[in-house]
Amino acid sequence: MVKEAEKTLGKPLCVAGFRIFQAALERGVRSKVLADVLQIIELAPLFSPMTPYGRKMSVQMTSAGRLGWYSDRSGYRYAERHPSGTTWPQIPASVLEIWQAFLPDAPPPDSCLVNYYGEGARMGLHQDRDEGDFSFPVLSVSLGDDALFRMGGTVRRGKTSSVWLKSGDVVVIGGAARLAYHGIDRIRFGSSSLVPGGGRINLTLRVVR
Ligand code: MD6
Ligand code: FE
Repeated sequence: MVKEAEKTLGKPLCVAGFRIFQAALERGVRSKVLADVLQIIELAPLFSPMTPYGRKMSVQMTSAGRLGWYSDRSGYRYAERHPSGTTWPQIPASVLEIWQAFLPDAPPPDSCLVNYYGEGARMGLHQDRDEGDFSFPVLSVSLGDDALFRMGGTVRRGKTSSVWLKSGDVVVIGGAARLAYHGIDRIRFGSSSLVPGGGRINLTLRVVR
Protein backbone atom coordinates (compact mmCIF):
# COMPACT_ATOMS: atom_id res chain seq x y z
CA MET A 1 0.00 0.00 0.00
CA VAL A 2 2.89 2.38 0.55
CA LYS A 3 4.52 1.39 -2.76
CA GLU A 4 3.98 4.84 -4.31
CA ALA A 5 5.51 6.61 -1.34
CA GLU A 6 8.41 4.14 -1.28
CA LYS A 7 9.18 4.91 -4.92
CA THR A 8 9.87 8.55 -4.17
CA LEU A 9 11.06 8.34 -0.57
CA GLY A 10 12.95 5.07 -0.45
CA LYS A 11 12.42 2.31 2.06
CA PRO A 12 11.06 3.38 5.42
CA LEU A 13 12.72 2.61 8.72
CA CYS A 14 10.84 -0.42 10.05
CA VAL A 15 10.59 -0.83 13.82
CA ALA A 16 8.27 -3.44 15.37
CA GLY A 17 6.12 -3.33 12.21
CA PHE A 18 5.84 0.47 12.33
CA ARG A 19 6.95 2.05 9.04
CA ILE A 20 8.69 5.37 9.69
CA PHE A 21 9.27 7.62 6.67
CA GLN A 22 11.82 10.08 7.97
CA ALA A 23 11.73 13.62 6.52
CA ALA A 24 8.90 12.56 4.20
CA LEU A 25 7.42 16.06 3.99
CA GLU A 26 9.29 18.92 2.35
CA ARG A 27 9.56 22.27 4.07
CA GLY A 28 6.83 23.88 1.96
CA VAL A 29 4.44 21.03 2.74
CA ARG A 30 5.23 21.22 6.46
CA SER A 31 4.38 24.91 6.62
CA LYS A 32 1.23 24.52 4.50
CA VAL A 33 -0.04 21.68 6.70
CA LEU A 34 0.79 23.67 9.84
CA ALA A 35 -1.16 26.71 8.54
CA ASP A 36 -4.14 24.47 7.79
CA VAL A 37 -3.94 22.86 11.24
CA LEU A 38 -3.85 26.29 12.94
CA GLN A 39 -7.08 27.06 11.08
CA ILE A 40 -8.67 23.84 12.39
CA ILE A 41 -7.67 24.91 15.91
CA GLU A 42 -9.35 28.32 15.40
CA LEU A 43 -12.63 26.67 14.40
CA ALA A 44 -12.43 23.79 16.88
CA PRO A 45 -10.23 24.89 19.81
CA LEU A 46 -7.84 22.49 21.55
CA PHE A 47 -9.08 20.89 24.77
CA SER A 48 -7.56 18.46 27.29
CA PRO A 49 -9.66 15.30 27.40
CA MET A 50 -10.28 13.48 30.67
CA THR A 51 -9.31 9.80 30.67
CA PRO A 52 -11.90 7.23 31.81
CA TYR A 53 -9.79 7.01 34.99
CA GLY A 54 -10.47 10.68 35.78
CA ARG A 55 -7.07 12.16 34.89
CA LYS A 56 -6.66 15.09 32.56
CA MET A 57 -4.43 14.26 29.60
CA SER A 58 -1.31 16.40 29.23
CA VAL A 59 -1.74 16.45 25.45
CA GLN A 60 -4.31 18.92 24.07
CA MET A 61 -6.50 17.72 21.24
CA THR A 62 -9.03 18.55 18.59
CA SER A 63 -10.11 16.87 15.35
CA ALA A 64 -11.12 17.35 11.75
CA GLY A 65 -13.32 15.14 9.61
CA ARG A 66 -16.67 13.43 10.05
CA LEU A 67 -15.64 12.03 13.44
CA GLY A 68 -13.37 13.30 16.19
CA TRP A 69 -11.71 11.31 18.93
CA TYR A 70 -13.07 12.07 22.38
CA SER A 71 -12.64 10.84 25.92
CA ASP A 72 -14.30 11.45 29.26
CA ARG A 73 -15.39 9.46 32.33
CA SER A 74 -17.57 7.24 30.13
CA GLY A 75 -14.66 6.10 27.95
CA TYR A 76 -12.76 6.58 24.71
CA ARG A 77 -14.84 7.01 21.57
CA TYR A 78 -15.47 8.92 18.36
CA ALA A 79 -17.93 11.81 18.44
CA GLU A 80 -19.64 13.75 15.66
CA ARG A 81 -19.19 17.05 17.51
CA HIS A 82 -16.57 19.14 19.27
CA PRO A 83 -17.35 19.64 23.01
CA SER A 84 -18.66 23.13 22.10
CA GLY A 85 -21.43 21.48 20.04
CA THR A 86 -20.17 22.31 16.53
CA THR A 87 -19.32 19.70 13.92
CA TRP A 88 -15.60 19.18 13.27
CA PRO A 89 -13.91 21.19 10.47
CA GLN A 90 -13.13 19.40 7.21
CA ILE A 91 -9.84 17.58 6.82
CA PRO A 92 -7.70 19.97 4.75
CA ALA A 93 -6.68 19.02 1.20
CA SER A 94 -2.99 19.31 2.18
CA VAL A 95 -3.52 16.51 4.73
CA LEU A 96 -5.69 14.33 2.46
CA GLU A 97 -2.92 14.50 -0.15
CA ILE A 98 -0.48 12.90 2.29
CA TRP A 99 -2.96 10.10 3.04
CA GLN A 100 -3.48 9.47 -0.69
CA ALA A 101 0.25 9.44 -1.41
CA PHE A 102 0.96 6.82 1.27
CA LEU A 103 -2.25 4.79 1.15
CA PRO A 104 -3.61 5.02 -2.41
CA ASP A 105 -5.70 1.85 -1.99
CA ALA A 106 -7.39 2.89 1.26
CA PRO A 107 -10.73 4.74 1.47
CA PRO A 108 -10.50 8.37 2.63
CA PRO A 109 -10.00 8.86 6.37
CA ASP A 110 -13.04 9.54 8.57
CA SER A 111 -10.99 11.29 11.21
CA CYS A 112 -7.90 13.44 11.64
CA LEU A 113 -6.95 13.76 15.30
CA VAL A 114 -4.80 16.81 16.11
CA ASN A 115 -2.55 16.33 19.15
CA TYR A 116 -0.66 19.31 20.60
CA TYR A 117 2.27 18.65 22.96
CA GLY A 118 3.39 21.65 25.00
CA GLU A 119 6.36 21.52 27.38
CA GLY A 120 6.20 18.36 29.52
CA ALA A 121 3.32 16.73 27.62
CA ARG A 122 3.47 13.01 26.98
CA MET A 123 1.22 10.20 25.83
CA GLY A 124 1.10 6.89 27.65
CA LEU A 125 1.47 3.54 25.94
CA HIS A 126 -1.79 2.74 24.13
CA GLN A 127 -3.35 0.83 21.26
CA ASP A 128 -5.46 2.56 18.59
CA ARG A 129 -8.51 0.39 18.97
CA ASP A 130 -11.54 2.66 19.18
CA GLU A 131 -12.30 2.24 15.48
CA GLY A 132 -14.96 -0.12 14.15
CA ASP A 133 -12.66 -1.46 11.46
CA PHE A 134 -8.98 -2.37 11.80
CA SER A 135 -8.43 -3.38 8.17
CA PHE A 136 -6.82 -0.07 7.17
CA PRO A 137 -3.58 1.42 8.47
CA VAL A 138 -3.31 4.47 10.71
CA LEU A 139 -1.09 7.25 9.37
CA SER A 140 0.57 9.88 11.52
CA VAL A 141 2.32 13.14 10.66
CA SER A 142 4.74 14.85 13.05
CA LEU A 143 5.31 18.62 13.01
CA GLY A 144 7.47 20.80 15.25
CA ASP A 145 9.51 19.58 18.19
CA ASP A 146 11.22 16.17 18.31
CA ALA A 147 9.41 13.40 20.21
CA LEU A 148 10.58 10.10 21.63
CA PHE A 149 8.20 7.49 20.16
CA ARG A 150 8.03 4.11 21.91
CA MET A 151 6.77 1.08 19.99
CA GLY A 152 5.93 -2.37 21.24
CA GLY A 153 3.90 -5.41 20.29
CA THR A 154 0.29 -6.31 20.85
CA VAL A 155 0.76 -7.18 24.53
CA ARG A 156 1.13 -4.29 26.98
CA ARG A 157 4.12 -5.63 28.85
CA GLY A 158 6.15 -6.77 25.85
CA LYS A 159 9.51 -5.32 24.95
CA THR A 160 9.63 -1.94 23.22
CA SER A 161 11.95 0.08 20.97
CA SER A 162 12.14 3.86 20.65
CA VAL A 163 12.85 6.31 17.85
CA TRP A 164 12.97 10.12 17.89
CA LEU A 165 10.28 11.44 15.54
CA LYS A 166 11.10 14.75 13.86
CA SER A 167 9.14 17.41 12.01
CA GLY A 168 8.04 16.05 8.64
CA ASP A 169 8.19 12.38 9.58
CA VAL A 170 5.28 10.15 8.56
CA VAL A 171 4.50 6.90 10.43
CA VAL A 172 2.25 4.15 9.06
CA ILE A 173 0.96 1.34 11.26
CA GLY A 174 -0.92 -1.41 9.52
CA GLY A 175 -1.13 -5.15 9.21
CA ALA A 176 0.20 -6.93 12.28
CA ALA A 177 1.23 -3.62 13.87
CA ARG A 178 -2.23 -2.04 13.56
CA LEU A 179 -3.00 -2.96 17.18
CA ALA A 180 0.52 -2.59 18.56
CA TYR A 181 1.16 -0.53 21.69
CA HIS A 182 2.89 2.83 21.27
CA GLY A 183 3.29 6.14 23.04
CA ILE A 184 5.28 9.36 23.37
CA ASP A 185 7.64 9.40 26.37
CA ARG A 186 8.68 13.04 26.03
CA ILE A 187 9.34 15.84 23.60
CA ARG A 188 12.39 18.09 23.24
CA PHE A 189 10.58 21.35 23.82
CA GLY A 190 11.99 24.12 21.62
CA SER A 191 13.93 21.80 19.30
CA SER A 192 12.04 23.12 16.25
CA SER A 193 10.87 26.61 15.32
CA LEU A 194 7.93 25.44 13.18
CA VAL A 195 5.09 25.70 15.70
CA PRO A 196 4.57 29.27 16.99
CA GLY A 197 5.41 29.33 20.70
CA GLY A 198 7.06 25.91 20.48
CA GLY A 199 5.76 22.41 20.96
CA ARG A 200 4.79 19.53 18.76
CA ILE A 201 1.74 18.77 16.65
CA ASN A 202 0.90 15.22 15.62
CA LEU A 203 -1.89 14.34 13.23
CA THR A 204 -3.35 10.82 13.20
CA LEU A 205 -5.56 9.85 10.29
CA ARG A 206 -7.88 6.89 10.51
CA VAL A 207 -10.65 5.04 8.76
CA VAL A 208 -13.20 4.69 11.58
CA ARG A 209 -16.45 3.66 9.79
C1 MD6 B 1 2.06 10.90 18.58
N1 MD6 B 1 0.95 8.96 17.90
O1 MD6 B 1 2.90 10.71 17.70
C2 MD6 B 1 1.12 9.84 18.97
N2 MD6 B 1 -1.08 6.28 16.72
O2 MD6 B 1 1.96 11.97 19.18
C3 MD6 B 1 0.08 7.94 17.92
O3 MD6 B 1 -0.59 7.70 18.91
C4 MD6 B 1 -0.05 7.10 16.73
O4 MD6 B 1 1.91 7.95 15.67
C5 MD6 B 1 -1.26 5.48 15.67
C6 MD6 B 1 -0.42 5.49 14.59
C7 MD6 B 1 0.67 6.32 14.57
C8 MD6 B 1 0.86 7.15 15.67
FE1 FE C 1 -1.93 6.06 18.72
